[in-house]
Amino acid sequence: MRKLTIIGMPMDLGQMRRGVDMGPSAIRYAGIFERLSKLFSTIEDWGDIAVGRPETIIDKQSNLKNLHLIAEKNQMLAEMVDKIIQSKSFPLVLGGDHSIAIGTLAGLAKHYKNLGVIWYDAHGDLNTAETSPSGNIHGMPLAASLGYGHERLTNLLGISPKIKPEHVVIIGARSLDEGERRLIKELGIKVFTMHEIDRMGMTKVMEETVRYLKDKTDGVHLSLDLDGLDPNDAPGVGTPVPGGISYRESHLAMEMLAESGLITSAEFVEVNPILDERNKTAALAVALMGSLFGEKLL
Ligand code: B3U
Ligand code: MN
Ligand code: MN
Repeated sequence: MRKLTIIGMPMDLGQMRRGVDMGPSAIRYAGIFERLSKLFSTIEDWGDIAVGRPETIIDKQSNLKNLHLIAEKNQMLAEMVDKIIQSKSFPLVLGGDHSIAIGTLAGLAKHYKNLGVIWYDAHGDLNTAETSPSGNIHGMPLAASLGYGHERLTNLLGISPKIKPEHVVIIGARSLDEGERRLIKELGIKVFTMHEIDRMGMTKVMEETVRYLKDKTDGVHLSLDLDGLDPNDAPGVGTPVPGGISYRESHLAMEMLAESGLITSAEFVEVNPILDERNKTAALAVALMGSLFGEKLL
């Protein structure tokens, strides 16, 4: 049986709402250990990376809030993810806001030449300083990993780009900025918006996702932003967008990923317990992990 290593990244510098730094605690409190212990022979918890929370530093020249701290902390995460893979374990990263994907993907890119990425999110996270309406770096990690944006974000561990556009699948998109739309078209990134999910059903969406990534990648990372789900099911997120993926569709998606045997690393991000209803969103994250790692009812 496999080995799993959990690492917490209590990062909230990538956006402006406090509380998402408590995500790793909320997810642990929701019973991640008990839930996953049946599914792995060994689970290690390496604790949280020390992020800290100084006041926001706005770099007026770059339009990138907390740029240097985010780069620095993501460097630490990248090194941890690298170590987890070296120890032959499955890396599971708990966020924190989505800017942490910059570090996760940097650590992974050291090991996978053709890493696939499933970006489960209401947003594209494809902004750069030039296109971002907010200057919030949690709206930029996918762009940075593709090599677009500030050098401090694109060049972590000296690898750039970390991933190729033809190895990315975005699922659940329903809020995109103009520059993100342009980049998606320019790079030909595969996107299943809510329209396609409604139209095709989640079963077909996941079949196509698996088929699309299977033969051309040497590993697939799941980057699951809880705001990809509908805010009725996942209210504890900083930027909820109505009309999202349902609880049931999400479990189905995770179960189909488990069946595919494709996923080699995962992160669950944007859980904000301050905005949540009795830890519902963290509990949902843990339940989805159960499905992702092959939990069966019978
Ligand atoms: N696209 C917007 C909003 C946003 C992105 N990611 C989240 N919100 N969670 C931005 O600020 O880049
Ligand atoms: Mn996101
Ligand atoms: Mn999002």
